[in-house]
Amino acid sequence: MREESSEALAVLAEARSATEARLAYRADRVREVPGGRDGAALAYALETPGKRVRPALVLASYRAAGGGEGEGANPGIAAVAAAVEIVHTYSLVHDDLPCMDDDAQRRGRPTVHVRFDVPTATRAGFLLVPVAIQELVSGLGELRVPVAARSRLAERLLEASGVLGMVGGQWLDLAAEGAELALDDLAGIHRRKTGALIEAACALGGLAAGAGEPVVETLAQFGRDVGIAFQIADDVLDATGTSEELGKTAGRDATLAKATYVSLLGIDRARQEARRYGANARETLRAGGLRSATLEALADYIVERRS
Ligand code: GRG
Repeated sequence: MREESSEALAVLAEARSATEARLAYRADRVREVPGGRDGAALAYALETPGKRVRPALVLASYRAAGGGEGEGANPGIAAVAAAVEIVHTYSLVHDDLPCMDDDAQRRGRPTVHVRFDVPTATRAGFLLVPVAIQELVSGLGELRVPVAARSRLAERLLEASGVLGMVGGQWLDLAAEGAELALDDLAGIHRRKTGALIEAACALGGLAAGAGEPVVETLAQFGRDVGIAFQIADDVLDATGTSEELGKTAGRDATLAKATYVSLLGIDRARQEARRYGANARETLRAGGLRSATLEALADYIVERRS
């Protein structure tokens, strides 16, 4: 198993450094406007360190689709990656609220509502959405993406974030607490709650590179499988990892009586399912004629990761 290959670690490190420069810039802006306690909470959320898997997928998909060739590193793609990460960050801030998963720790730090308070964290989550859009618009300008294509990128990100994607998935996830689910229903929730944004990260990389529909759809299909694999791995880690390793409270799914791949299949079969989705994702790339050692390494990392 190519767990944590140097290829995956290298693109994650590159994505971390490029994205965090953009996040730091946005954190400085929100400290000015809205400033005060809301600005401090927004900056806290933006600057809390994460694995930056979604930015790495944007970057690797951009390159797999031929982006950045012969032009050196275009900082615009880091902004597109940061936009996706900011949407993800908002979802974490809200996911941790008492009315949702009610968690006190995230990314090794107190959650935003614990560090500040619930109303401030609620506002900060919502306020991150326009920050993400501003970042996307900046990136598309820097990349000189043709104007007609910009709306396709925005549409893809917003659809993935909305009721047919992340928000809808979270809705179903909350409604299902304590209920018994069939595996297909659970896969549907995972696909929307977690998978949709990961799929969009891959599609956005392709669209930003100016790729045609077949390449963008190959990347999106890769992202769909990787997205489910990511959430299954998250289910397994929640049941097997420690809070210290995860940077968040371990065992939360069992406490909340959530149906997960682990509760339905057990740990070993859940791991096998994650590997099956990871293998499908790699196969999709090859079948679509996209050779990307980096994307393949990221698929492996996502399945085998330890945090
Ligand atoms: C209004 C119903 C409603 C929802 C708002 C809260 C929300 C939107 C959606 C929840 C989406 C969510 C938190 C899905 C879980 C995804 C997941 C496995 C997150 C962990 O991602 P990592 O491991 O975290 O990449 P880091 O910290 O490394 O970025």
